[in-house]
Amino acid sequence: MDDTEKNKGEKMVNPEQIKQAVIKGKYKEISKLVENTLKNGVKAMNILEEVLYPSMGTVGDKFSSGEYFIPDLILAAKAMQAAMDILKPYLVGKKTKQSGLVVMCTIEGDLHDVGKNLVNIMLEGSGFKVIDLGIDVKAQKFVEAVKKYKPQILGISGLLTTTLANVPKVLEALKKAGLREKVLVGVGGAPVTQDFVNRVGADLYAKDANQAAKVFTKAISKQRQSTQ
Ligand code: B1M
Repeated sequence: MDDTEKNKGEKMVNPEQIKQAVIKGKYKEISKLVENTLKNGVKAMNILEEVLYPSMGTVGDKFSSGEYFIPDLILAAKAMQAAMDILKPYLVGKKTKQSGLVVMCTIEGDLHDVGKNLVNIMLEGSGFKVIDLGIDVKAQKFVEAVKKYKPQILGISGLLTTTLANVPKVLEALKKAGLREKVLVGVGGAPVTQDFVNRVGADLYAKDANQAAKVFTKAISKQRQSTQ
C-alpha cells in the first residue's frame, strides 16, 4: 500500500488530536483521525514514532504522578491498539519472501501487550511469520511452543522490572528440555537492556520494534550462513 497517496478531500488532522485521543483513551474516535492523517500524506511510521509513542509516554507519566489510574491506562492502550490496527497495513509493506518463524509472547506475570503487538507488526513487515502466545506466558508454555512450531527465534517482551525475573526461568526450562541450542532467544521491552540480555544468557536484544525486525533478520541470515 502506498502511504504517500493523498486524499485531497480529507480535512487535515492536527497530530495533537491523535495525541489527545490516546491520552484520553478515545479508542472509538482515534481510527478516523489516523485514517485522515494517512490520507493527508503523513507516513505511518511518523504517526507511530512522533505521535503515538510520545502519547503513551505521557500516559505513563500521568500514572507515575498519581493523576491516572489503571482504567486510564487500559483505555489508552485500547486507543493505541486501535491506531495500530489502522497503521498495520502501511507498516507491514509488501515483503513476500518468508524470513523465518518467530514465537512471541509477554513474560509470565506481565499483562502489557501493546509493545509486543507492535514488534509483531514490524516482524511481519520484514517477512517473518509470527506465532503470538499472548501475555502472562509461563516457561512450560514456551517449551511446548518451541517443540511444536520449531521457530528460529523466541521473542520475549517484558515491561515490568519485577517480572523480568521470570526470563531466566524460560532459558532454564529450554535447557532442561534440550531445546536451548535449537532456538535463539530475543528479549525486549522498556526496562530491558543489552546488559540484562547478556546477564541472563539470552541471545538477542532490541530496544524497539523497528530494531527488533533488523536484529532478528540479521540473526537469521547469520544462522543460515553458518549452516550452509
Ligand atoms: Co503498566 N506499567 N502496569 N499498564 N503501563 C508501565 C510499564 C509503567 C512504566 C508505568 C509507570 O509506572 N510509569 C510501570 C512499570 C514500572 C516498572 O516495572 N519498570 C507499570 C506498572 C507499574 C503497572 C502495574 C504494576 C500497575 C499496578 O497494577 N499498580 C500493572 C501491572 C499489571 C501486570 O502486567 N501484571 C500495570 C498494568 C497496565 C495495564 C494493564 C493497565 C496497561 C497495559 C494494557 C495493555 O498492554 N494491553 C498498562 C499500560 C498501558 C502502561 C503504560 C502506560 C504504557 C505501556 C505501552 O503500551 N507502551 C506504561 C508506561 C510507559 O510505557 N510509558 C506502563 C507503548 C508501547 C509501544 O511501548 O511497551 O515499551 P513498549 O514497547 C516498545 C519497546 O519496549 C519495545 O518495542 C516496543 C515498540 O517500539 N519492545 C520490544 C517491547 N517488547 C519487545 C520485545 C522485543 C523487542 C522490543 O523483542 C522480543
